[in-house]
Amino acid sequence: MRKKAILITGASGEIGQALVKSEAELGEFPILTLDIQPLDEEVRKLVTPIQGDILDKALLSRLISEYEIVTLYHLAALLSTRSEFTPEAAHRVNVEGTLGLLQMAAEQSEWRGEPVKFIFPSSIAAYGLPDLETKTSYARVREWEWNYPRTMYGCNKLYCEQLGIYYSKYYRQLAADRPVMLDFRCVRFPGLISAFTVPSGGTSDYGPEMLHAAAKKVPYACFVREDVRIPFMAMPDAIKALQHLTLAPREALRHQVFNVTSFSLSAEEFRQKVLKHFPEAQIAYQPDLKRQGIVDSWPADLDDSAACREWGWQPDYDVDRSFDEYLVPNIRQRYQG
Ligand code: AKB
Repeated sequence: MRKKAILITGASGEIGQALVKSEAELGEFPILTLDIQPLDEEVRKLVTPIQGDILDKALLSRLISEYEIVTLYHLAALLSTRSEFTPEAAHRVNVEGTLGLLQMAAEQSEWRGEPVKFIFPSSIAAYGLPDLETKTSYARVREWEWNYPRTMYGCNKLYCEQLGIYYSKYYRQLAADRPVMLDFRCVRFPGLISAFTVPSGGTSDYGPEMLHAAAKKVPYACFVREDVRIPFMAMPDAIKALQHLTLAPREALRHQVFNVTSFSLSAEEFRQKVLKHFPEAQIAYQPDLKRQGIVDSWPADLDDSAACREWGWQPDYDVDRSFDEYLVPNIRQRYQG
């Protein structure tokens, strides 16, 4: 008999580390992780770690010969800034990697006669607003609006959302028997901020970087203008969103791709929040026009009403609670401890 398990790809990343800890606390199923990077000891001891490449087909076959995957959280990806330096490699990891895992989950769904839940984090990078005037007038963007990404990462995310929908609704649509198909669910995240990890390779990183630099007492040069505005979310809410969407009854879901958000801040408002807690912080502006152009194309805020309606989405951390109760106390402890 194969063992039932949850599979988390990209477990060494920011979302991955937080998700592993939370899933381990729930303890419903054993957790398998698949990541090309080694895991931190703290995470490693909670899981069965497999160090390897999501593009390695032989590895995926071995994995499903031993385990029955019940839920797959596919977090592995190259983020937006990193992907611009190596767009073809990003396409391989972000698209071909996702395709291989969708195929694996489709096969697993047939074998077990029950859909594998395939949970996919997408991003505000799936949007692309043409100019600042449009960005100002379309403040809370809905899922189907402005799907014109300007980055390889954004293109990859948007396309993989469609691939996920295809595999869950139309896969083998001409076959004599309709296969048991996977259950694809996706959230589009804003910029995420964790107290325990520092992001790398993203373009929303200026927010968390400001905060971690202030706590470390090192000067920071913010790479976007002070008026640049995007939505953000504290990591516990990101984990809550993934887990609540996973648990939602399928009949309640009319959509498969959902915006989720918590609060929207300009870079200067973010800086002021940081200064309130770290008045000595040295945060200057040194815009990188190219990276700033990417952030300018992302929405100032997201409309998450479909998520609220269909699966009761509600963030626990508004901006003040995020800073006062989660980010600042934990970050202080991290750098002072
Ligand atoms: C990035 O900046 O690439 C990510 C994202 C917004 O998805 N943090």
